[in-house]
Amino acid sequence: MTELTHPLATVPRDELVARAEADPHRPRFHFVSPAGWLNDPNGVSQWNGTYHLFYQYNPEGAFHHRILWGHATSPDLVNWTDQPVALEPSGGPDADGCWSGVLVDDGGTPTLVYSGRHDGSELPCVAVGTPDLLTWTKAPENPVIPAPPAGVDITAYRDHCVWREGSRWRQLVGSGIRGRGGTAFLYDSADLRHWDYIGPLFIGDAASGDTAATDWQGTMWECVDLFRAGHGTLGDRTLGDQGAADVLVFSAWHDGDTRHPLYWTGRYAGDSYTPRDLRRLDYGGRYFYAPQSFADESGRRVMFGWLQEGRTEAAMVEAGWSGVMSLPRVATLGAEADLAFAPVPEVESLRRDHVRVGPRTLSGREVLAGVCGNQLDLELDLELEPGSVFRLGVLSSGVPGPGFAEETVIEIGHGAGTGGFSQSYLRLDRSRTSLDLSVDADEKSGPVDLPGGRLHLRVLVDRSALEIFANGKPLTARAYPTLGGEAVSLSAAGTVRLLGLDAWRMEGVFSGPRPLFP
Ligand code: DQQ
Repeated sequence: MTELTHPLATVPRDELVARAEADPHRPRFHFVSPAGWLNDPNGVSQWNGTYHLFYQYNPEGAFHHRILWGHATSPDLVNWTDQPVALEPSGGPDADGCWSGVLVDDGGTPTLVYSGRHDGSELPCVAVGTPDLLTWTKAPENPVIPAPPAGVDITAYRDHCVWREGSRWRQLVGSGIRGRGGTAFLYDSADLRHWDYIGPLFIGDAASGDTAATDWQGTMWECVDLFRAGHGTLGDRTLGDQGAADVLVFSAWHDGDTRHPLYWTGRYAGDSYTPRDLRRLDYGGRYFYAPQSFADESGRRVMFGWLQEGRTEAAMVEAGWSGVMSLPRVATLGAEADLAFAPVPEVESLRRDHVRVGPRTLSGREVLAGVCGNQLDLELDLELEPGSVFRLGVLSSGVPGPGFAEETVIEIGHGAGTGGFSQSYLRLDRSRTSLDLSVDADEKSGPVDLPGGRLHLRVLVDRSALEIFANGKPLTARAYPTLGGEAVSLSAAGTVRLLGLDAWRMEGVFSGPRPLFP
């Protein structure tokens, strides 16, 4: 066992797993690392039928330092088997960490392209895998790009999106140009080892909008992910615009601050990208950060994101673990050339003890009899009259009425003026989520379309992890109640018809402690 090297490594390594397992806030049906720190999803893929999830991992403790690539595999995107650590720092270009990257199929050879960290900056590196994807050998050519583009004053340079276009490889590296905005530098290669720099794919505008806004572009784009949504494949120039969009996902970063994931829709052709619209990827902002997606063997676009914690650094370290992987979600192209999301249907295999409520017209506030828990899947269909507001309370403690002490409230308002918004909205109110004043309680919100007042609401509660989908718009966040409340409540202001509510308790996916180094 290596020595503890970091000032935050105050919990002995052999205690981390037990601490993590004992924490009531630790999710049970989301993927989490065995203990210690987890951040970005990496190398997400399906290879010969098996799903692979690699992730940024620090088994030394619940803090970001000297990052390795953890690895887990799954037959169904739900049940995960831990695999040996895939990459760890060695001397040279990744001596200080193996940061985020992707997996590609190089003519049958699994190949990772990742950011090697050394001396405070990152450079692109490559590693080649055995056919089972369990053993990785770093390329002798590392770093495969020796430096960021010359003569450009960059804010940072890391993270990769790599795809095949005809007989060539193309790569984007996330970056930012000082004084201008975030960007992704485009490269071209025949062999993944030698790369020609083409130029910035497209440069954002950090001066546009308020720097505090939920769609501020940031000064650097982390974890860029370019893909074709709808029909066709990336780089296919023969298609018109109908039913397809090239989506450029990035995580807006500024000066060490992980802000939020955004995406452009537009058209990638030749060596450039013509943006059309900029949109928020998840209304939870930093709680669904650094997403990465892949097309699985059935052609679905499946995306994972990192649910950051909302508690203090000291609380994470004490808990012995930090970071949750989102449930895999499928992205589809919506009617407005925007993305709609839903958890992969495979997640439904964890549903137990079905309860159905409704139909009925809601009035006032009621605590649901027969529906409670902190591992839940809730699916609701509602009809809201213009001007009405619907609220769903989860992780709620106490009895109905004003006496309850903690509740996390998901609110949907229909039409201008409701909730103080100019259009129909989804809001997460965490002001009463926790009596612990040290945890984040910021409100999260964003617009939703409610055609004809109809709402399909899906809410997954997994202890501290919350994933909400309102007509396909996701809002992901964390909640740390102190009272262990498990009640679910419904309330309405104005006329709200509950067409039906289906509730299930969700089974956990790991049984018992997992070794830090599988
Ligand atoms: N996390 C990684 C970076 C990436 C950032 C390091 C995003 O590669 O830019 O762990 O969370």
